Amino acid sequence: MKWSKALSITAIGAVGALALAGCSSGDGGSGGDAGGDGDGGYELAFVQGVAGDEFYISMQCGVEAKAEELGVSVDTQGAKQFDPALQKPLVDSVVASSPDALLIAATDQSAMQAPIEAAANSGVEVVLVDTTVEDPSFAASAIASDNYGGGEAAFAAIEEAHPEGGKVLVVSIDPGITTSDARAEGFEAAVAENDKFESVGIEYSHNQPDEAARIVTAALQRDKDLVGIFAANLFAAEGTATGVQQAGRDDVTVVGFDAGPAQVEQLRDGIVQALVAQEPASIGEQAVEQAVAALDGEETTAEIQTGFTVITQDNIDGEGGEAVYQSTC
Ligand code: T6T
Repeated sequence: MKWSKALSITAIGAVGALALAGCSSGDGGSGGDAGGDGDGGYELAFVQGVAGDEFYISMQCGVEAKAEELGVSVDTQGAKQFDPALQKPLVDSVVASSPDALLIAATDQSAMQAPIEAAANSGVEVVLVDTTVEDPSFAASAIASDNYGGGEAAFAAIEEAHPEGGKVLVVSIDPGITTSDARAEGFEAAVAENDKFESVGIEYSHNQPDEAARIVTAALQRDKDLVGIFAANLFAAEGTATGVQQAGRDDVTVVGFDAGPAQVEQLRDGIVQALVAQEPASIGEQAVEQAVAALDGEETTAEIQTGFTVITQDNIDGEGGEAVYQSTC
C-alpha cells in the first residue's frame, strides 16, 4: 500500500504523528504461553536494524517504557551490522524461542520478507517498525516516519541555503531499504521540481561512515561545484560531514537524516547545516501498543506514520534539542 504524506512540508518545521487509513483486526493468536487477558504477561521480542545505533537505542527506550507501562516483557536484539545476512539468523533464533510478538526493523525489503512472514505464519504477531518489506500484509501494523516528506524537507533546507541552485548529491545506505529509499526518492523528486538544481545521483555507503567520507571526498573532487549533500541516515551523515570537513568545503550545505549526539555536535560546529530528526521513541511506544492490541484480539492500525523535526542551529537549544536521540535509556 502506498503511504500518503502526513502533511505537505513547505517550510522547515515539525509535523505531528498521523495514523493512516486502514485497520486490520488482530487475530488474537497467542504464539506463546504468557498473557492473553489484556493485563500483560506477553513476551515481546524487538529486533533492531543494527545494534548500537542511537536511532534504534531511542526506539528501544520507547519500547521498554511502554512495555513496562502495559506489563509485558521485551527482549531486544540487534546484529552488529545493518545486513540481512546477519539479521535473518537472528530472526530465526528469536522466532524459535516463541515470543508472542515480534517488533522488527527489516534490513532489506526483499531478503527479510520470507523470514519475517514465516514468523507471522507460525503465530507470532508481527509489528514492522521503521522499515518494512515488499508485502507487509501479514503484519498487525507497520509504523514508520514520513520518510518521503523528510527527503523533501532536506532538499528545502539546501534550496534555502542556495537559492542560486547548483549540483546536489545523495549519500544513502544500500538500495532495498524502504526508509532510505523513500528519503532519496522524496529528495530527488523535489530536486526535479526546481530547474536551478541538478542531481548528480545517489551513492551507497553500506552504513559505514568511512565509506560515506570516501564517497564525498571523491564526489567533491569530481564535481567541484556541488552545493549540497543529503546524507540519508545517521552513519551516512557522520561520514559525509567528515568528508566535507576534510576537503575544507564549508560552502557545501550538508543535510543529514537522524539526530544522534555526534551529528548534533557536527551541527553545532557548523559542519552540518540541518538534521531531519525522526521520532524513534514514539515508533517504539506505538509498536508495543499495536502488538498488545493484536495479542488481545483488538483492532490494530495497519499503517502508522510518525513525524519529524528539522533541527538547525536556530532551534537546537529549543524544540530541536528535544528531538535529539538518546545513547542510553
Ligand atoms: O535512519 C535510521 C533508520 O530510520 C534507517 O532505516 C536505518 O538507519 C537509521 O537507523 C540510522 O542509522
